[in-house]
Amino acid sequence: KTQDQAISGETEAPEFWLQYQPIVSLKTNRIMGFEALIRWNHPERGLISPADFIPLAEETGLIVPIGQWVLRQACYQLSVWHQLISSPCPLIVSVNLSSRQFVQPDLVNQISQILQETNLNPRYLKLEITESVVMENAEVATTMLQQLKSLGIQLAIDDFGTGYSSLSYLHRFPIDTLKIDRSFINRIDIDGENLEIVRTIVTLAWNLGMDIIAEGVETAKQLAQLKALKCEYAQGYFFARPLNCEAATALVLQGT
Ligand code: G
Ligand code: G
Ligand code: MN
Ligand code: NA
Repeated sequence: KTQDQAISGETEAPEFWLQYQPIVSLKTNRIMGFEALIRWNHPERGLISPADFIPLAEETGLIVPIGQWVLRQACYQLSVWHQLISSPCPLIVSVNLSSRQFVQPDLVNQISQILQETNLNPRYLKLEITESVVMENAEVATTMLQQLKSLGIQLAIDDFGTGYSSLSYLHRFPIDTLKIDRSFINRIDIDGENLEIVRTIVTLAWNLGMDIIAEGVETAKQLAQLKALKCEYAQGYFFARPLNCEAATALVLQGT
C-alpha cells in the first residue's frame, strides 16, 4: 500500500493519488501501457477533478511540486510493474505535463533524476503535452522537446486536433505519438465527417513516422471504425476507465 501514500504522507486514505487508464494495442488486443491521471480527495469538499484544480495549480505554481510528485509516483509504479512481469515488450507509462511544467528551466534535470531514483529505463516513460502548450511556445518548445528527447524518453502530443496546429512545426518536433482528441472519436460511429478527420490524422501520423492513439473510445462501433482506419492504439471507457493502482496491477499480472 505504501506506493499509494501521497504528498501528505498520511497512512490512511491519501488526499492525492494516481489512477491508471490502460492504452490498448488494436493489433494484439494487449495493454501497451497506462496513462497516469491524478485524483484529489479534498478533506472537506470531496473529489475535485483535475480539470478544475490543475488550472488553479498552474496559476499558483503549485503544479511544479504536484507535477514532480506525479512523475515520481508514475515512474516508481511502472518500475514495480516491470519487476512483476517478464513481458517481452514492457509496459509504458504516460504522464501529462502542463504548460508551466513545460517551461521550467530544470525540467530535464528533474526528470533525469526521477528516472535514476526509480531505476526506470527512460524509453518506458512518455510525456503528454497538449498541442496548444507546444504551439504557444513553438520556438522554445523545439529546444525543450529536443532536450527531453535526448533523455531517451517518449513524447506525445495530447488532445491532437483541438489546438491551432502548425504542420510546419509538427514535423520539426521530435514527437513519437499523436493522441487524437476524443471529440473526434465520439462521433465517428454517427457521422462521416469526423471519420475523414480521423483518417487524415492517422495518415498524417503515419507519414511523419509517429504512433497514433485514439482517445475516448466508448463503443464497439467506434473501435471497429478505428480498426478499419488502421489506427494502432486506443484508450477509453470501452476498454477500461482510469483504475486504482490495485486494479491496474491485477491487469498487469493477468498479462493482458
Ligand atoms: O482524468 P480526468 O478526465 O479527470 O482528467 C481531466 C484533465 O486533467 C485531463 O485534461 C487530464 O489531462 C488532466 N490531468 C489529469 N492528471 C493530470 C496530471 O497529473 N497532470 C496534468 N498536468 N494534468 C492532468
Ligand atoms: O486531456 P487528456 O486526454 O489527458 O484527458 C484524459 C481524460 O479523459 C482522463 O482523465 C479520463 O478520465 C478521460 N477519459 C478517458 N477515457 C474516456 C472516455 O472514453 N470517455 C470520456 N468521456 N472521457 C474519457
Ligand atoms: Mn492525456
Ligand atoms: Na486528450
